[in-house]
Parts: sequence; structure tokens; C-alpha cells
Amino acid sequence: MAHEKPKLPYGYDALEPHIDAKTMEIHHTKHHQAYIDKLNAAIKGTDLENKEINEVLKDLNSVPEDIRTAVRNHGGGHSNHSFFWQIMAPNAGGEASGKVGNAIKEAFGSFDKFKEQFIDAGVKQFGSGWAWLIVANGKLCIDSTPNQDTPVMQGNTPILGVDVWEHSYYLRYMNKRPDYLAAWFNVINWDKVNELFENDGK
Ligand code: MN3
Repeated sequence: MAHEKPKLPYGYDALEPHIDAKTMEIHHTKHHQAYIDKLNAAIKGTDLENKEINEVLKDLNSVPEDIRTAVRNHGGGHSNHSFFWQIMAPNAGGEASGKVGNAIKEAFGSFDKFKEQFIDAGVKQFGSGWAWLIVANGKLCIDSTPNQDTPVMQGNTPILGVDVWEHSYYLRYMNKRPDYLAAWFNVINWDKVNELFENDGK
């Protein structure tokens, strides 16, 4: 089964004014689709075609060497963007609530301290990549990855992640990545983050 792009669970303009409709449309229809097309081309005719993408990314060393880089980059891109659409929502944002809200306070001292450190991780990720909130060995941590790498590749569980590739913010924020990251906190879908957190809680 070839990989397919998940439908965006809201309209392209639903995250305005924080994330503009044009960026959302190009990001979803062009960038995400390109990762999927290149991933499908790389794994065509191999047994990887029938595996969940995160199962493949967890064990990159077992991917044949001639397609490993393509699977890492484009499979990572497919996984990361499928995740990204879900952890944003209209009429969302604000302080984290529920179990993850409590866990964030416990791990970082306060929500504001968490927000500051998370934005800092996104700002300091040199070049393209992602900033993450992950569960690693049962503990909440902030992480960042270059390119389309994902914490899944290290065996960790992302519960929140933000794309800091320029294509995710340049039309509205131009070179001001910190402004994009601050605005992005207004569209975080904490209900979904709680669901991801509780599922990993076992
Ligand atoms: Mn992107």
C-alpha cells in the first residue's frame, strides 16, 4: 500500500491569523505531498511498503542501505507532517491543561518556563529542523532534530513538535522565527497532546 497524505482536520484558513492560509495550503498540498511521493518511489517493490512509517523509522539500520537516506528524509518528512497537522487546531492554544499540563509544571517548574525553553530550542535549531516535547524513559524533555529527523528514530515518543523549516513560516513571518514560534503557541491542540501523552503512559 502506497502512503497517502492524511486529510487536514480543519480548513487551510482555520489557524489564521497565527498561521496564514497560503502557508498551510502550500505546506500541506506541496511539501507534505512531495515527501510522500519520494518515500513511495524509494520503497516501491520492497517489503517496507506494508509497514507503518514509524515502525520503519524506529529501525532505520534495517532499511537497505541504497534507500536508507531517502527513507530517513522523506519517511521522516511524512511522519513529522502527519503528526504536525494533528497537534494544531483552531480555537486552541493557551496553557497546557490536563495530565500533560501537570507533567509540564513538574518537569519545567512552570508553563512559562517550558514555553521559553521550547521556543529557545526552535530558535537555536540551526538551519532546518524541528523542536519537540518528547517522552524519553518516562520523562518529559525538550529536544530538537535537524532536517526531517524525528525523535522516533531514537526510540522516543514525540507529543508536541513544531516545524522550523522556513517554508512553515516565511510568507508571514519572513526571517522572524521567534515571532512564528510565539504565535504558534496559539494553535497548539492540547487535547491531542494529552491523548498522545496518556497513550504513552501505558
Ligand atoms: Mn514542513
